[in-house]
Amino acid sequence: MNRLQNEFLDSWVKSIAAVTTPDNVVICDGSSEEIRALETKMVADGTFIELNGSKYPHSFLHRSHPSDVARTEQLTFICSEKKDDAGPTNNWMSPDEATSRVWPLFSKCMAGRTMYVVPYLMGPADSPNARVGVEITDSAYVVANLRVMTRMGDVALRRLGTSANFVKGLHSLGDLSPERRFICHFPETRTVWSIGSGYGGNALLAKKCHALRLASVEARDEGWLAEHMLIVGITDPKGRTTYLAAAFPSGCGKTNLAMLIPSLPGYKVETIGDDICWMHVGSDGRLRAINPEAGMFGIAVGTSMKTNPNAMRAVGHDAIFTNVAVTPEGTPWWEGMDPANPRGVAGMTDWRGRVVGPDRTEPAAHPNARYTVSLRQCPSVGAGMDEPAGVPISGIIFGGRRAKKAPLVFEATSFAHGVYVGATMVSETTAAATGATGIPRHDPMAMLPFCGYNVGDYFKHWLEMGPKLKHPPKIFHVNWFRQGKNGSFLWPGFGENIRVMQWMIDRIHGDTDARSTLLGYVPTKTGINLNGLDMGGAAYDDLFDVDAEAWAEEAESHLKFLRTFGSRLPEALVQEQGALVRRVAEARASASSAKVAAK
Ligand code: GTP
Ligand code: SPV
Ligand code: MN
Repeated sequence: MNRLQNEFLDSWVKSIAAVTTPDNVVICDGSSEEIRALETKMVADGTFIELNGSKYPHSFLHRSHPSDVARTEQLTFICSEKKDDAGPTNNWMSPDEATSRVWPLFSKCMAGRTMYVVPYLMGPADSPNARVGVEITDSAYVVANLRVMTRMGDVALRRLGTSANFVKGLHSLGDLSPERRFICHFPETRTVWSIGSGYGGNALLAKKCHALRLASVEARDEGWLAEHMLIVGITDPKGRTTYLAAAFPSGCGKTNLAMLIPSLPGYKVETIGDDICWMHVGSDGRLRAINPEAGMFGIAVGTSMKTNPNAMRAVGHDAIFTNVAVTPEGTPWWEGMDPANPRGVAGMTDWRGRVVGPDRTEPAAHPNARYTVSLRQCPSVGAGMDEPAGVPISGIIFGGRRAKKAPLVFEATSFAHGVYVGATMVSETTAAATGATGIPRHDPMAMLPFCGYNVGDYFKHWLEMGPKLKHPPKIFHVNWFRQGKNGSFLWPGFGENIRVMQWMIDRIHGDTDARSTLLGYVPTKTGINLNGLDMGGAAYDDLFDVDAEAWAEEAESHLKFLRTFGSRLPEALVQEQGALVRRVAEARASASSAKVAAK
């Protein structure tokens, strides 16, 4: 092993190698020669299957262990010294317990394997807000993904210089047994230990572990925000470019919205990020957002030329596919890819590697199958992705997947109200994490699985950010997933979402009126462009109806959820809840007097 120039990194690497006893140690430089050699090795040992090179140049399929296909939230821990600092929404393990229960699993875990040392930079290379991390891993697949997902190798070492300021991530596949799988975060020492999984957010420690769980703690301490948000810039027919950031839970539409192709003429969409957003107070008094990542780890299922042409074009070359199916001609396949041909072709191999026919009873691709691809390959990528100061954010969107209750869009009446709207978000669970799907749960700011500290303190931190801004963003809530009586989505979504974005942009610039409801402002009947839209018979009222009876129940559930934070719950959110209850009561009273008048 070459001696690392940075003495802190060098001694950490040596200490880990002494425990994990790899056969050899490779310090990754991020070069293309290095990655080509790794790919060759992975093809030889079966980790990678090379796809049809004339249709999908330089692209690979990886099949993860069938018990290792999504984030495992129940095996994810915040290991703060004090339990209260992890809060009621996180699993907590004391650092002492982690040392006795988890650390021994790393003993000799890399015997017979190669240990890769992967330095990476989160954020544009020239950004003062970028951060360095180093992941030690025994998975070549992880290295290949990090090379796409981050600015990896020498660029990060140069940035680090002689500093001790880097996040230390230790990852091993272990024996891949869920019994011995742990993802432990130590915010006080900026360290992650992950063992027993090779999949996504469990194993690519730069992503959720560093850029959200640990970064959220740093952001609280330093006065910024680390959020589970996409970043998108929209230039409208008036020539204005407006940047928005949107927090939707996993599997709820971030990647799609980040690169939508507008169904209305005269718009240009620039993708800055599709999953994670770090926002600082800029010298101009605005929130400034950078995307700490450089690539996408996107959901394959449902992605098609109809729903997301930009993603389809992005994955056409130099891509890694995980747990998709493959056709006999060696091209990747997933449910929803080709709506004209919903069951694919004969002789496909499913995500587990079994040859399956059109009569199969299970999906051919895993519902959480993903593609890994550089954001630079996305046709809509914006130059703002490399802007050191970040892009100015004028609007923040919260949103969930809700069959009922939540209208297509509403606007919060103040920054504090917007924080309440984010704090009380509810969304149905998806295949992005193991466990049942379709179950509504509270997912504050889409950060339930990703906030590295007590969410009560996180709410306080959000509330404190507003007054620091000379130009606070407007805050909205959207729901693309409201269902009609027959259980189908009322809103066509995808490229048609530009109509909702247009309304929000017009609100930001003071160009359109709104109607007041108990939730906040919604578009007037003429304020949102629904012209020429095929909504299967649904109308404005179906999209924007706010049912006071349903929201009376919902407001109670908000309070119950907020009370779980005990003394850490900021009083301002209790006030907002009281105000919602009053607005619900007023709406019920006026609805019943309207009924009396009609009699
Ligand atoms: P993560 O990568 O897990 O964080 O997910 P994400 O938030 O990036 O979600 P993504 O954009 O990948 O979408 C998840 C699923 O929702 C896919 O199956 C999409 O096809 C579907 N979806 C996205 N946008 C819309 C929409 O506007 N309407 C409908 N009906 N479905 C959508
Ligand atoms: C998510 O679940 O929010 C993802 C996928 O983006 S993972 O990288 O597994 O976290
Ligand atoms: Mn995500």
